[in-house]
This record gives sequence, C-alpha cells and structure tokens, in this order.
Amino acid sequence: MTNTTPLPNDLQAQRDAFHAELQDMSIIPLWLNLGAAAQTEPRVEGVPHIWRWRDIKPMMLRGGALISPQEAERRVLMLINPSFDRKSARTVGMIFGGIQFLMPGETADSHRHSPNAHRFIIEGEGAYTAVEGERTIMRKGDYVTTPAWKWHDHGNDSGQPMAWLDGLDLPFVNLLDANFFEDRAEGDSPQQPIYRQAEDSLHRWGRGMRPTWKEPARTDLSPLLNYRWETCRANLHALRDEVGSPFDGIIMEYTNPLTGRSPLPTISAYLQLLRKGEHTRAHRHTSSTIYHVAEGAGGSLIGGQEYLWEEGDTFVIPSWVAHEHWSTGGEAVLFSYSDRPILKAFGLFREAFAGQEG
Ligand code: GTQ
Repeated sequence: MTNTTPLPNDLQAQRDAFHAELQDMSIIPLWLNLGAAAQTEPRVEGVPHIWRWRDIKPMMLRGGALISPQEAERRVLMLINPSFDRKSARTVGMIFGGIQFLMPGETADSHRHSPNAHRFIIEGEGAYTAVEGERTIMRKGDYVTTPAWKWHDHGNDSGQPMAWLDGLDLPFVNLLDANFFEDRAEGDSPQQPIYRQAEDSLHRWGRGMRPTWKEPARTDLSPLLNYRWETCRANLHALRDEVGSPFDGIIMEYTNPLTGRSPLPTISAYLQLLRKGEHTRAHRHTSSTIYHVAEGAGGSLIGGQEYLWEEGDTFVIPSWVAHEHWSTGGEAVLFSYSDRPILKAFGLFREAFAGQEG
C-alpha cells in the first residue's frame, strides 16, 4: 500500500508545507495517520500482568499504618497496567481493579459516584458494606455490588484487616467524560442510616421471587447487594460433572435478577471451577478481563507467556490476547470480571479460536 517512489522535490516541499499549515489548524490529514482508522486487528495497548498477593499484602499492612481511610477517601492500592499512564486508573481494557483495605475498627465514609463498582472479598470476615440502607457483612469470596450513583460506605468491626478487590468501570466513564463524584452532605453521618434488615435485598430479589408493590428505579443495576461465596461456589460444584466451557471449565456468570444480564451495565462477573487436571482450550476475544484467584493454584498461558498463580493473586488478560488456563495440584476457583457488556452493547464483541468455522 505504501508508495516508496521518491517525490519530485518541489512536490514534497509543497506537501510538507500543506501538512504544517493544517497542523496549525488542529487538522491532521488521514493519510498521515491511517492506522488510527484502519487496522486489520486491534493494536492493544495494555499488556498481560500479574500482581501477587504475597507482594501486595505487606504493602497493605504498611499502608494501613501510614494513612487513614478518611485521609485517603478510599484506601486503595490501584493496580495499573504497566503500559498505561500511572494516573489513568486503568487496569486493562475499560475496567479498573484496586485493593481496598480496612484495619480493625476503621470506616470508609459514605460517598457516591457515576462509575459502577463491585467488590470481591480477598481476605477477612466481618467488615460491612452499606448500600441503600442495608448493611451486608462481608466474608472471603463474597461478590458485593455498589452500582452507579448509590451511596455506599464500609466499616470493619472485626478484629482483623479486611481486604477486597474493587472493580470499577472508571476508564470507560473517564473516556466518556461522565465521571461525577459526591461526598455526603455537611453534617450527614459518615455512615449511612441503616433502615433495612440484614439480607433484605436477598429476600426481596435473590430467591426467584420479587415484591410486586415496588419496582426498582433502574433495572440495569442489580438490586442484589451480596452474592454469597458459599452459594456461588456450591453452584459450580453442583454442575461439576458437566463438560462445561472448553475455554473456561465450569464457569457461571453472576446475574442481575431483574434482567438475567450482568449485575452492572458495563461489567460482567464470573466464577469458574477448574477441576483437577483440567487444562482449557485457547481462545481470544475483544473483551478484557481481570482475574482473581479465589481458591487453589494453577497457571495461564497468555499471549504465549506462562503466568503461574495462587490464591489471592490478580492478573489481567487484554483484548485479543489468546489465553488458556489450568489447575495445579488439585482444583482451582477463579473470580473474574470483564468489560464484555460494553463490547456486546455495540456489536464489538468478537471471539476466535483454533479450528473454528467461518
Ligand atoms: O469504592 O468508591 O477502588 O471511588 C477506586 C475509586 C474504589 C470506591 C476504588 C473509588 C472506589
């Protein structure tokens, strides 16, 4: 496509002058930057990466002694992809991951923001998240939603540090210039008032029934506050004799009980069981994924490079990078979340694997 024949000097000079004048007008000719519009395949900026719990945990404990959640707003260690700007709040694709931690007795005060958020509990038991007047006590492995613009606060009433993986659609919301944040009003209590009983949202929405007298304002946000680890893990084991997905083993998606779709409009989340000796087939797709090892150990071949992981580790697979997973020494359970709903919404989700037809 590129024409390498040298141009007559005067034409080259005229073109250079033309381009320079355009640049002063904030105009770039497409032929100087064709790659921005025409690429045979995505040129993916993010890279695969793993953050190990054994490295993060000591930093978490140091951070706990150095800064309070009140000073920090949220005491979070942001996992930023090595290939992105450190100010980008971008872990992979259109999603963010960060480790939030609360020491015994600490609280993270009430606020709300337009980005959607969820938490997967890494370690500890007994801290709470409050959303819309309900407090849920969090335990390791729970999946907790704090959807867009809902007031939320946390507190650790337990005697041990609590850590969870925060997932947000921050890169997407920032890209769209639609990020709003609000702190509680002056004089309001730092912890929101609790006016619902424990497990209220579970009884209301999570048991295959719904109250008929009250519709949630937005059906695209899951009304279910906590998807409990024991229940979700038990679901995987109930299906363990199935073939499952050739690419992911026994994988189940968390759903919004109002729609059957993802709990948050921009982020889908999954729990998967890799059985003993299981080694999945390779595939790739245009959604980007953040994985967290909930149980066991194993490895993933990501873009031809091997990443070995164990409980507590977090790793990322960018768009269009081929990957396969295996368990080591027994079974493994992976939690993951992805920007797939965004790609699906606009017809941009694409998947490929060896031996595929058409
Ligand atoms: O829970 O509000 O990890 O606003 C990063 C930004 C958590 C939160 C993060 C946030 C939050």
